[in-house]
Amino acid sequence: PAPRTVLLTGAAGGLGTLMRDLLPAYGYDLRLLDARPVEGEPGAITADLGDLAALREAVRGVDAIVHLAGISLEAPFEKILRSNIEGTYHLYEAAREEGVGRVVFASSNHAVGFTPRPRGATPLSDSALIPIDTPHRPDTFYGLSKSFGEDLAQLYWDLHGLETVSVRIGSCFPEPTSVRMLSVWMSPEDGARLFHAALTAEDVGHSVVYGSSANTRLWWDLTSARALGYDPRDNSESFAPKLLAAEGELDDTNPDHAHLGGHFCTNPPIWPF
Ligand code: NAI
Ligand code: 15L
Repeated sequence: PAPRTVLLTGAAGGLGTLMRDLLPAYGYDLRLLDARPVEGEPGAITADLGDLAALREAVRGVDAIVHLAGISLEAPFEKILRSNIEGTYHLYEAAREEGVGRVVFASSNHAVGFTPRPRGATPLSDSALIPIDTPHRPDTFYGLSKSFGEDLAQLYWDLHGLETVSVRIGSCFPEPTSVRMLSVWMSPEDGARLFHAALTAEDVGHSVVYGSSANTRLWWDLTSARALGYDPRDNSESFAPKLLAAEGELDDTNPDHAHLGGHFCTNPPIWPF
């Protein structure tokens, strides 16, 4: 049966806030969790991913988990270790102990951020797109934690039969704000479509997919996402004239533009907390 009750971790964050608005239209009953209080949601669970007992209680009785909680930028290794590596492990342990069947894991393009940016005329030919089985090449400790999360998901599928869809999200914000984002942008509405597909597709085992809209300037292969039933409707190209006028085309001599992960490879934004 299709999942109905879904735990959304990271519900106070940017993506969590967008998904709190968009996912209920697909028929989900969301249970919310974050280390911070979730504004306007007095019923949300305030708990840290370090608290295994709280996580066990939070996952009890849910059909699936959309796991967005964690440090979403670069940080000292010890902080990444606590929130993203140990925290994700705790969540999987809680899910296993409570018999939850599926997790949708917010992985990131930064798990493969040091992959060279594909070059060629727009749109790229299918053979030039970055395949989903490209080796992990994290660009930061943050990206490393997402590589770990994908491997953890694979282990819990192989060992325990707990399913995961790992979504290597590009940039999911209301609008793309740079020329790079024209290639990796996922509109919030397409994000909800992809999470819904990941929650409802049958027999996903551990599937890894890229998360973006159907952008004209796409860098990666969306085949594995489409195989879940994902049918993106949006395309960043309508934002291209404004962004290109401000920044120009990507520059082959600029190190910030050399890799999939963009400036995360050179000067990553640092988690402020
Ligand atoms: P965000 O930083 O706005 O939200 C993350 C949330 O996780 C915050 O509300 C924070 O309080 C919570 N959190 C952090 N550490 C926690 C802990 N130890 N225990 C409990 N909660 C904790 O990030 P955003 O943009 O909403 O991203 C959500 C997820 O999606 C993150 O895992 C991020 O890595 C991933 N992602 C997001 C992308 C995007 O474009 N927004 C792109 C790629 C991946
Ligand atoms: C991410 O993984 C970050 O969480 C998000 O804030 C964006 O920076 C995104 O990648 C990106 O690559 O644009």
